[in-house]
Amino acid sequence: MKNKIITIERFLLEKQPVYAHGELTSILYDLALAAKIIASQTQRAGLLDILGFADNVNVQGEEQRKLDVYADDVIYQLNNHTGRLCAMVSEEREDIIPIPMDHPKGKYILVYDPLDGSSNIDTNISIGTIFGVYQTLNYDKRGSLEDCLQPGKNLIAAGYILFGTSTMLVYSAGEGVHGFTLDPAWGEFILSEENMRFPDPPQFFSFNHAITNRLPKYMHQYIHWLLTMEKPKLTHRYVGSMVADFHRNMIHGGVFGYPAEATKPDGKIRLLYEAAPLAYLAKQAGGYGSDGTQSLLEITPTNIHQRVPVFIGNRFLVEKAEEFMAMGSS
Ligand code: FDP
Repeated sequence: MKNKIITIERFLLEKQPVYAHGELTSILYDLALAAKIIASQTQRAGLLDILGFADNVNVQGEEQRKLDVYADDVIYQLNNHTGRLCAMVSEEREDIIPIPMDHPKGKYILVYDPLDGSSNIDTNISIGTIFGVYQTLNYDKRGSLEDCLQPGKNLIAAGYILFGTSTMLVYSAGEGVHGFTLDPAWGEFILSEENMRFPDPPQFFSFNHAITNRLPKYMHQYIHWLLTMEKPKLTHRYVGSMVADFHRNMIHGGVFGYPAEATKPDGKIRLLYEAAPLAYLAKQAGGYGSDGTQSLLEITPTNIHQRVPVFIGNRFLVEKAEEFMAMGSS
């Protein structure tokens, strides 16, 4: 074997800050196990006749695909009885998820989007799970709504699992962003990217151009700036799964944006379990996430499914969006 092989287990034990040992480390193990279970299902999706719409519509009014429901359930079942969490929030469930009374409660809150980019499931395009971990505000009580409505700056860990050409778990517990690739033969996540950083110069910008006509003038100006920049010259790439667009941009440099539209003043992306965890990772990787006026990490959600405009990636590309927005609204 050419290189040193470091499993996620060994990495978590040896390289993590002291405060990340113990319970938080165990939550990350549980999420790594969830990743393997969900990956085994996503890889066989076409064979298992698991595709197609489930019978219900989620709280966002979007049709849930069966794999969303499955992924949601896997994460819930693996975490509801461990004694490490006191509540969870999932994109697929309307209210906060309490820990059943017959199980012990812990001090952490897990927020997650079980399958981001789910409209891509039936076309074999990358999708992913996004997660964030907060600490409870009140150790004596079982988790409350207040515990869940924390700004991203309070996150103590965040990450995503990308189901793409390979399955990757990328996370940060406050000391850099690290990526692990699942070796399907061994069933192990192996360290493949240590200390991921948005490279400079960046290569890509990722916006859904189909909505451009519905965007305000300052957004047209910003997108024109991205299109016509000479140094560096950027190329457009848009998967339509934010987690996949974010991952590519963190590896090659770039910016992902989902701005507000006249009819959707809050944009499309959910703050608590999509935008904030990715903004936390972006910060850890030397990048930045903004709603166009302020850091996404500074926004305290007022409801668990709140949406927010998003610009995330290399800092100077995101700050330029803020500049255009400030000019547009002055
Ligand atoms: P999806 O609805 O498929 O779950 O946040 C949801 C999201 O995907 C993002 O992952 C993705 O970037 C965006 O919506 C895609 O929206 P458009 O189809 O409007 O581009």
